[in-house]
Amino acid sequence: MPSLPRPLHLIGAPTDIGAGARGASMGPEALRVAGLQAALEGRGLHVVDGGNLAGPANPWLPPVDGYRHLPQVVEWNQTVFNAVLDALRQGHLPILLGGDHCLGLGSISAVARHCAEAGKRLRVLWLDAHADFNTSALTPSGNVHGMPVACLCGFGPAELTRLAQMPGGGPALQPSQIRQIGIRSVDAGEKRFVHEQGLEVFDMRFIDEVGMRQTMLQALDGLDADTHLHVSFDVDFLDPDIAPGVGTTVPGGPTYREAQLCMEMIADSGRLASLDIVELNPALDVRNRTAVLAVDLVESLFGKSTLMRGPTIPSRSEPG
Ligand code: 5AB
Ligand code: MN
Ligand code: MN
Ligand code: MN
Repeated sequence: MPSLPRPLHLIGAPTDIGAGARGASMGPEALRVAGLQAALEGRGLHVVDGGNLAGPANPWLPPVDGYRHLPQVVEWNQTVFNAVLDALRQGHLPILLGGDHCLGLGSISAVARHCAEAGKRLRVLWLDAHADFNTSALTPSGNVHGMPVACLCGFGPAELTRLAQMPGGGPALQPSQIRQIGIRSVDAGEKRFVHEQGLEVFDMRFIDEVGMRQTMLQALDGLDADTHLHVSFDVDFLDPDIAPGVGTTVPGGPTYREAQLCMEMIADSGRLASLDIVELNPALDVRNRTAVLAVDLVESLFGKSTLMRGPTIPSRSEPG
């Protein structure tokens, strides 16, 4: 008997503590106003909105020893970690409504912990214009939203890597568990570190050359029934022409159709088990357009497809 889809559990984290612009703190409400819950319920899914988490205010200070707001970033991530782990232990599928992307650390640390407990393999798809692989020594800004992937892999301040530590002592993630998609802005030192650590990056050049379909086939390759798939969706993944409501726009991102195909192919994998929607900045948006687009894409991520049924698509990427 097919198992029932698990309830989706919305967790709002209204903060911009790790960002370089104020406003991502309004992200959770903008996604609700854009109809996220109703859209998912329209797909026949059961949605629990757990409301918003609480945490420290943004003091808006300059970096100290290479980090901005480290104590507050730690506190927010600890709270997110607890909430996401709670939702997973209830058998729910957590959807973190950020908030800036520093929260990916707490969210994915919880997912990794849960996978270790449940004996699942974890694969993380990082949809982003940026690699978010900076350290205090490499960062040009001190903003921790540019560092969560490095922290998850064990490179960061003890206060944060401790959160990402597995019961056995290792980091939450190995680089081999991560696939980055849509990348087009990586700082010079960060780029060297990405190569050194062997992250698998499907950058925009790659997507331009082989197309989104082949990109996603490769990024999703090797998933099995025991794989927990986590998607960390930084809204600046999208081209700023269609998604202006983010603090760190980079031109040349996926188009509307490319983004839809990306989401649809993730849905088709049947493995999606947790999600972050982060970096939406309503203060920079135009009539909530980017939030509405994010909701539209998340519907596709949960199985809405434009075609009821169509011709069979050859599974091979190369002609004959
Ligand atoms: B985002 C930058 N690399 O570290 C830095 O939006 C930008 O979560 C980071 O991907 C962007 O400050 C972080 C220049
Ligand atoms: Mn990011
Ligand atoms: Mn980004
Ligand atoms: Mn950003």
